Amino acid sequence: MADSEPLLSLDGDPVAAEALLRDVFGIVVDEVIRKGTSASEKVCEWKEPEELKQLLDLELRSHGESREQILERCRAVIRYSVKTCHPHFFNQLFSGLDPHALAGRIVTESLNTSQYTYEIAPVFVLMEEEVLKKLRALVGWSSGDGVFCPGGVISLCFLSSWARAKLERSCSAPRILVFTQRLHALGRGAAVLGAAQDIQRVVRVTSGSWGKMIPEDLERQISLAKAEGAVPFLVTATSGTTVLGAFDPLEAIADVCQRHGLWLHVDAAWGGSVLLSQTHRHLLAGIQRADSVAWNPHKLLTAGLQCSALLLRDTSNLLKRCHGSQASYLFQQDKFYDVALDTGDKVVQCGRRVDCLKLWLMWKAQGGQGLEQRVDQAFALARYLVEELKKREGFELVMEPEFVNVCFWFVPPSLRGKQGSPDYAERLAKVAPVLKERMVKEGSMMVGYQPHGTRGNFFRMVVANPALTQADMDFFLNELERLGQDL
Ligand code: ABU
Repeated sequence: MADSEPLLSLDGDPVAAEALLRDVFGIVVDEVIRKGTSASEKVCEWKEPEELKQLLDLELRSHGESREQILERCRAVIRYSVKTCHPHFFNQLFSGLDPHALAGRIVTESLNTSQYTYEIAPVFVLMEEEVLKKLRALVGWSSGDGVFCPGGVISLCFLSSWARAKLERSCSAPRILVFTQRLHALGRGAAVLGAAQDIQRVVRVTSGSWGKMIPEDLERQISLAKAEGAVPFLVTATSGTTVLGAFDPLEAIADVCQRHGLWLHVDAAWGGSVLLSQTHRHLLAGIQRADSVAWNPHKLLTAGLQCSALLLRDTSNLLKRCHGSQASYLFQQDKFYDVALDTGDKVVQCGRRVDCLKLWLMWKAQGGQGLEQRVDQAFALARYLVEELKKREGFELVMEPEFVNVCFWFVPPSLRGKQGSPDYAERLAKVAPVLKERMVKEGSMMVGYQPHGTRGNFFRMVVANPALTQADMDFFLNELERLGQDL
């Protein structure tokens, strides 16, 4: 077929299908992997939404397009997408590219199966169990349950079924309470909980200036709630908070939970990967006392989105008991193999993506030691950045980081030495949004900013990409200075 002819269908034409896919892979390798990870290329190509719509020509029409047009569409999608694997993309808790994990993602996508039954996903059912077993072992459990699910908040929703079951069994109390310091994350989960039973309430537990939950406040809030006749149910602690990268004191929180018979969930979506490091795993001391843990290897381990595990200490098949719909068209009980291998009833949705291969393949390639090194290197580089930042005028740390989130204000020349002036905080808070706009429009780098508690906007630099070097840290500081020199 000539390139200019419409590509109405490749059905029944394996030769043309293969040629197209080879071309697409070529484009991906050139544009996403080679250029997208090159410090000399842009991180993003900013366009206003209306212009971008025109450039992409989004409308879906009745006629098909030629192979060349389709390839050009692939190029355009890549051109205007943010290059999250770029060494100057510091915007999220995920970044960077692990080629083995990407290989796993490509194989997964190509095989296009669902994780719900052994009959259609035999390899992945067995692999998922092995990967979850490994993650549980790092938490400190020799047995348990778990499942890969779409993110840490969804993990919390899964626990809602247990809350409901517990309530039905225990009493007709007016409220089941969840104790957390992370209202934002839990709020969405609680919305699902609340939809199921409008007696759900989330209690905010105070955190100190380091962003860590204060166990004494947790104890106080639980006692208060009990005195009001409510039924405390769940405490969620965090290992690696989103902004400050703080680790809650898990031993002390577990003591409180034990005293009151509460379920302890640890949101280690961000910080869970620190368990791989002999040097730094003390930050999660006590995690083995949790009842459940959420851990996202797509963040610090660079497994690729999404790779988010919910791990349970429970061995009573809680997930299946709470979520199982026993759909007779999928989970026939008279199958010719062990039906316990059909794991689809562990989750609330039906079809489920395969999320284990990218992590498994990366682990096979790197080994636990390689992954440990990756975690240690991120800590070391974050420390380098902190020390360099302290040497420069115009950078003010929010706090000494204990993880790889480096939070700081950039104080532009016009505000230096004005710390005492009444509008200092207000003016300082306006700096980060201006610099963000400038860096995105130039495409030179991306880093996040936010207000936090009583603190005005500050930058949150995330040092997670395993390809980062000290030169990238120097570039980051230089670039902020360059972008903000006239402010
Ligand atoms: N799960 C929230 C992570 C947001 C971020 O990447 O900063």
